[in-house]
Amino acid sequence: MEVEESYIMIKPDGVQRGLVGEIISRFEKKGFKLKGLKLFHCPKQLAEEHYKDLSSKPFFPKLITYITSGPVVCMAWEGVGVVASARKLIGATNPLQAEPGTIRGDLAVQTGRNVVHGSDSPENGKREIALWFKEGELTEWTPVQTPWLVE
Ligand code: DAT
Ligand code: MG
Repeated sequence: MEVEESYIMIKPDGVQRGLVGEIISRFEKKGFKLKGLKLFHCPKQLAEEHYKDLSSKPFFPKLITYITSGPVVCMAWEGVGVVASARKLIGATNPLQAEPGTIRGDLAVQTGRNVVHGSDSPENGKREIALWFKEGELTEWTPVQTPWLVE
């Protein structure tokens, strides 16, 4: 498997409910590498661009209102297979169908308040990180734990 990047975002409900540390720690403990992190109140235009594939859905206006309703935590995570693995850690879109042990399965009850976003493909991981982070906001570094995580 390839080293990939995933854009993970704690949505406004996750921030307002005090779940930031809990959610970040799940990706940290798994062993992925954090490359970018910021608290950010996103403008409508950015939310619309991020979710442009869903623009024809009836729930789109509500989705944009929700995502722009308060600050979000933007993160760039790197690792081998991080995109699919992060989606598993996050769980199904509808939190009532998400398995216990997943973020949505443990921490949320409604699709419209599902606390976290994760990129659905390596291509979208790159696209979304480029969309949400400016030049200079990402950091290249080598965690000391790397040799204890990968052979
Ligand atoms: P995911 O966030 O699991 O990748 P998605 O990309 O299909 O799911 O949709 C993006 C977000 O849009 C999702 O997290 C919540 C919202 N959404 C999706 N389907 C919805 C629906 N049927 N009703 C209300 N909101 C929905
Ligand atoms: Mg999606």
